[in-house]
Amino acid sequence: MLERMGTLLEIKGELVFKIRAYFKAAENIRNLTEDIETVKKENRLASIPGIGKTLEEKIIQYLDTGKISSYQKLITEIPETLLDVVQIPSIGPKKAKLFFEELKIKDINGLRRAARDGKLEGLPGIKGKSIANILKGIQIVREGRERMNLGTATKVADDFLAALKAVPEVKKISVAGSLRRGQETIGDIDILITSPSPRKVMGIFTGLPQVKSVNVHGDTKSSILTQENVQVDLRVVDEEQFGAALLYFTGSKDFGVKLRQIAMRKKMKVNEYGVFSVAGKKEKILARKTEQECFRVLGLPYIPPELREDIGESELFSGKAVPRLIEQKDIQGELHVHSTWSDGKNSIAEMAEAAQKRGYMYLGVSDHSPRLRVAGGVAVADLKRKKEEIDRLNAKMSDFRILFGTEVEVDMDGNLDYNNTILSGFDVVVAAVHSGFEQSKDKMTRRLLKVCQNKHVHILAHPTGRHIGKREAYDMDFRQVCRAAGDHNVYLEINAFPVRLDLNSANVFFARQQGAKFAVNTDAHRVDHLEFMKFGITVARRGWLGKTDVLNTLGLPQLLKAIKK
Ligand code: DGT
Ligand code: CA
Ligand code: CA
Repeated sequence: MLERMGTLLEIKGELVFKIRAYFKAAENIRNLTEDIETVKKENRLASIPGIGKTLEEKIIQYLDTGKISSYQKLITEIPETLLDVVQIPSIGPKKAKLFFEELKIKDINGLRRAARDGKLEGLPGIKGKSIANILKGIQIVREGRERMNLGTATKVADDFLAALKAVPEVKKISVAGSLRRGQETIGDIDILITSPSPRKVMGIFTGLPQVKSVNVHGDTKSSILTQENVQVDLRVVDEEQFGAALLYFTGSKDFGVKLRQIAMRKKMKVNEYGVFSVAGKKEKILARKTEQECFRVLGLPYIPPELREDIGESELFSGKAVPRLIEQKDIQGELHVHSTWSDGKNSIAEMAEAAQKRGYMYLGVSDHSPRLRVAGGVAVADLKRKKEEIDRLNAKMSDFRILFGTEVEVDMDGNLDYNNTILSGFDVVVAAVHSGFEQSKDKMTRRLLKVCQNKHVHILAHPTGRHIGKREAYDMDFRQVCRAAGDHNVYLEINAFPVRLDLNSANVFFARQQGAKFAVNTDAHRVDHLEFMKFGITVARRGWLGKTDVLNTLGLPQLLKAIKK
């Protein structure tokens, strides 16, 4: 709420220090390690940095009534829907203010109409290209809104799975659909269960507190919307047919079509109830209880859900064994996390402890370099102290090693933010592009090639720069980048942060064919982000990677040897 207020004040054109106060307060609240209700109850709100008397009153009002009166007043002047408008890449509060004041544009639809009708032309700072960018931005935001990222979907699904598992009448349970396949964005969540009393379970499901509205309420299928407008479909199927139903409702639709074609060729039929032989006069059931049996009678190896798409399908259906895909347990550590030395929220010691708890053998603490000011990059003068801190911590540990890393900024021409002497002092160098996304394909490609050719670089972070719901991949010749990375022993990152998932699975599949190798990193900014590794593994699996394709499946000595140039 405070952030929304800050943004609206920014659109209104308030004084900078006033706006900043809201953002700062919002950030400090977000970083609280305890429940704000507790802080309020104990009368300690004013002890949170950046929260004075006025903000304290607003927060109390919000916690008590769910509303802030000054906010309510503000949105009568500055429409709340302008908050959607500033979500569009290339549009900040200044442009939103301009559009609102000059053209009465209040929301995304109004903006799109104005852009299409040529009304934006001639406004200060608006060129033909910026209008095209605005329209593209609107499209990206729309898509981001219709489909949630894998992280959000996983959280919602886990919540429902836990609630349903607690119901004694729920026997077998599994997610299905795009979530089970691990797609990077998810339309709706599908859950499949078996139960002796479907009616009762459906009643419990539709009555859960997370449910805002019920769209379908039946004995075999119900569909609800959560408070956050996420659709969850629950299906109850027969215990005997669970495997066939799971296979059917996991999809993808294209994969299902392919399976039915294969069945037909073998005089069989496959649907949500089972695999049947249709050779004789009468249909005969061949398999239905488990997915494994269904695949087997169709003459296919077990195909993991992540591969049930249209990539690599000719190989899948050739009858050959499916390669063993990488698994979470193969991961021995990771090489791209942040600490309080830059914009992370936990100390190196805390990050290392969390990594050890996950069973890792090493952790590369790769804080930002100074050029990325918004992230408080580590100044050259401070690197020595950071290194000493790491050495001190390492001296106290056996079987675990903190690697002295950096996520070094790549400038517009492909040069790095630290000089060669400094770069050679790191155990692991992760190079990253955070600026100049609009560069031409040629320029961006040359920039990335230069990074790959740099003898100090070990990993290219989030190689395409996309940000789900915010920004598309930048334009570049990906084939050339993959080849250069392969040639110069630079590992391409699969960044597991849910809004990134960069590389994506199609990139991974392609890059591997070009001879690239990979590192799966979470880009964690706090200890709980280390959990995101599972999403990176999903992307890797969907891109057909095995253990040997991924750098951080190696033990420490092997890893250090592998990255050596
Ligand atoms: P989403 O929700 O857009 O991220 O994608 P999915 O794949 O989860 O699609 P959804 O929720 O519409 O359906 C779940 C699965 O059910 C889908 O992957 C395959 C199966 N399915 C749904 N509708 C059809 C259909 O009309 N034909 C076939 N063959 N399968 C379907
Ligand atoms: Ca779905
Ligand atoms: Ca669905």
